[in-house]
Amino acid sequence: MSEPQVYPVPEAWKRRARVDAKGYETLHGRSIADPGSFWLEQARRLDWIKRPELAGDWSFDENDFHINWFADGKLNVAANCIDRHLKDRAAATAIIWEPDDPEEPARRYTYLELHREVCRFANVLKAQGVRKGDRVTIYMPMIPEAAFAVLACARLGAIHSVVFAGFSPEALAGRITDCDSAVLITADEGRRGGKRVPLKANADAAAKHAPALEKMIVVKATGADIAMQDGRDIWYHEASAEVSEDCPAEAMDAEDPLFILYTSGSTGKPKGVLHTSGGYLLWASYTHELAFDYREGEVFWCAADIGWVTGHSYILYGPLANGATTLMYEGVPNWPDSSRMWQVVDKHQVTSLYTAPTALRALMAEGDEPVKATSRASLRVLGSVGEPINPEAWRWYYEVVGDSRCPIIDTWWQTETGGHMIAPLPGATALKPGSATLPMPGVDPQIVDAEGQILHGATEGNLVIAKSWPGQMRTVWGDHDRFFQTYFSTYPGKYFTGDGCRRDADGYYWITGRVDDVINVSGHRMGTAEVESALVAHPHVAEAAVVGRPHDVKGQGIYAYVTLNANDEPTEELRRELRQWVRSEIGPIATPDAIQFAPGLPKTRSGKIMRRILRKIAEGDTSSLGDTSTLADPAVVDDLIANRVA
Ligand code: 6R9
Repeated sequence: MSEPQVYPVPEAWKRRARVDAKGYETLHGRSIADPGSFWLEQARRLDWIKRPELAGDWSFDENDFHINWFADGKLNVAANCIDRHLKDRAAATAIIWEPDDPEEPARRYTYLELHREVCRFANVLKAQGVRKGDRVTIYMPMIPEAAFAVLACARLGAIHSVVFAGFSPEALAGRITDCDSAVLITADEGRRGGKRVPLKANADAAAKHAPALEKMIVVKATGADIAMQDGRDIWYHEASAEVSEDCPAEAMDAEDPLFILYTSGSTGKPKGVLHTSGGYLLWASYTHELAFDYREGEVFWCAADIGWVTGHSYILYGPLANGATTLMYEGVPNWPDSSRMWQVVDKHQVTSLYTAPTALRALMAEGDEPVKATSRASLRVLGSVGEPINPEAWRWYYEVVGDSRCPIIDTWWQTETGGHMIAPLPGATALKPGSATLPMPGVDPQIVDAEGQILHGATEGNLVIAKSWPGQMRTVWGDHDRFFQTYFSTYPGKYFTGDGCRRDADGYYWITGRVDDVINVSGHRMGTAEVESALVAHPHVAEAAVVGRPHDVKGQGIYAYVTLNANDEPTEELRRELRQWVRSEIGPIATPDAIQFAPGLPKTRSGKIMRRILRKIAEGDTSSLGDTSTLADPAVVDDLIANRVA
């Protein structure tokens, strides 16, 4: 492999940044050597009702498994994101909202206005009986009310579970039921790229399969004609007209739950990742400031959706805890045309942009003109998240979007980690395209082999984290044993990330992708088992195996092998129907890119599907299938190769 190009920290950045190379080493060294005093000091960045005297108290050991941070501290997360800024920056803009349609006016909310809106929303929830510890599901488009709803839950100490608005009624119902949520917040419709999304109709369909649900609070977003069910559905604009604009913030223990966010794993059922209040907020706030070198008055744009963890930590909690101006965008990157993102940057004078490689690859395919037609002079930092960024997209982001002025902050992290784990700091870290570079303070990564032996120096293996950090998830909702089994049983005493990783001679980390049955489609995590269980739920399907295969824009695409029931014919029509079926079972992001009808799947004699072989065939790499002699019926492989979908 040829040596990657290195981009040293520019002189101007060395002078202006909070943390330089030496500073980073000191910070990281201290955070690992003396985490207790390091984190108690960092905890001062939050506004505590009772300041903690305890920092991390944890053990990843099976017999004494527990994770606590700042356990004796009390705070309210929403008050940290809003109330404490009222003294100095009540009139500063907290949220800029850019609508889907560029012809419509943007909306702005100052911290004072945000306070009012969130208090109102909290009072509406309260009037519906929502109390501390209750679960509230939020199924919303990217409109300001989604942010108000999330923060209103935090204000009351209710646990929010945001479900991405692209998920199907079935997926929504499953998530409502799993966390036993009595209240759902939704909107009449969503808008994305000029299209409408029937959220209320989806919510109605979900409600039929979610017996726990008692109330639906509906925000009027587009004014579409929708059905309201008496006794269950409440218009938000009507309810909010009747409540006070003041609502006290509940005093929460640092370890009280803040939110649940469902994410895909190796098994069929998505996991409810649970984050708690103090440690999570500290992590979101600290990493937002450090990785983007955030300065007061800057406009921060994280172009994710609040349905994903990136939206939680870097549209809402991190930036608002830091008193920043955060931009919330309703639309998609390439509508009405592929210049839109850069126009939004100019329009709102965005200083930091944080987006995903899949969006960059799609825009890159449109050429440089749509970018060059805009100024982008306000940009200082460019962030990347969600999947490994290929060096070609990295260089395009750096040279074309950033005019070779802005560092690319490639941030590796997960729903489970709450915030950035491995990422460069703009004033401290020389960049290498494709590497997330070095661990954040407090993060102790290790690379281990399949047996769990720690590998030193330049090496490649599986990525684990040896010590707890404040932003770590605390449990899987309703299944603490699954939490332990999923993350701490593979390599005893360590958190297993599920990612493969290489470390180079400079100690830089290069994430190579998932080593488990999780695929990454356009930066979204999909469990292969989830798609498989949707497929086998179809009346004609006997068996299914799903693998990822490289896709130019999406990173990975979904390739499904389907065995039909004995008397069913493989037709083009059925192929279309199955794609549509998965789409409506899970959501558009899970739609298979290719479906291959397979009379049989390659299995070991003990009945295990050999995915390694299926992956190779899907990729077209059939010359190196490896050892197929252990297969129960080696002949199925020839059929699979012959009928591969290009
Ligand atoms: C934040 C987020 C987590 C998985 C993770 C990894 C991949 C995320 C990455 C990256 C390489 C990066 N991933 N960021 N891989 N470089 N900068 O995406 O959370 O949806 O839970 O996905 O995404 O494979 O394990 P989540």
